[in-house]
Amino acid sequence: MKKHLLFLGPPGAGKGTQAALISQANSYLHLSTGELLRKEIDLNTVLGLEVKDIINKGQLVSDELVLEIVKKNLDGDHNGWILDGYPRNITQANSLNKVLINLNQPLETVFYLDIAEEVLIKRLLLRGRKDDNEDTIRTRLNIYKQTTEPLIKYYENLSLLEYINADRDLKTISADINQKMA
Ligand code: B4P
Repeated sequence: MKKHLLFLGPPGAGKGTQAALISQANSYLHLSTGELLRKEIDLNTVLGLEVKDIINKGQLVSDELVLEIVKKNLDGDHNGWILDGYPRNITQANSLNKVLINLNQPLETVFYLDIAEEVLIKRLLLRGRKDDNEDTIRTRLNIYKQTTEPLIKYYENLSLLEYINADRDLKTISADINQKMA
């Protein structure tokens, strides 16, 4: 069973949803950089105040800041882990490689949740989080295309990529991921 996983895909593809289901079922750590940043905002911490406007505009927070969060959370003993929403660009992917070499926990599979843009926009508008208004969604999708999408090729070249059709019901997608984790 694979224990070191990464979920990649556009905003609203269901990375967080699937990572939560799979991590609960296997007692893995679910490390969502988006969720951790939102927690800081809710708690009004110094970090939260620093990132609040950036996130609400749909932009990416700094690579250094996210790297610190990831390092802090990956440290320690875990049954396994799922990275959700990290890395989001090539710089973050290279930093992650270094962190994982130090931890001696190489990435085993990258699940790419593939889905059409029209479906994403509908899903996100329905979810209605603070950063889910039409303007912000467009910004997030544009940033995704420019900076995150190149990671598909990056991980494909490392023979780590598994395609998942994310336009299906939750259980069917989880079953597909589970099968590919075996
Ligand atoms: P994230 O928290 O990563 O959020 P996301 O990409 O929008 O959502 P996700 O793909 O997880 O979708 P979800 O399961 O919720 O990022 C938010 C922000 O944080 C970023 O814009 C950025 O500013 C910042 N950030 C995070 N990581 C960063 C990094 N590494 N570097 C810099 N900045 C970073 O699903 C969406 C909706 O669809 C839900 O309502 C869900 O119920 C529904 N859904 C899911 N699966 C479905 C299915 N199969 N069928 C129908 N509906 C489904």
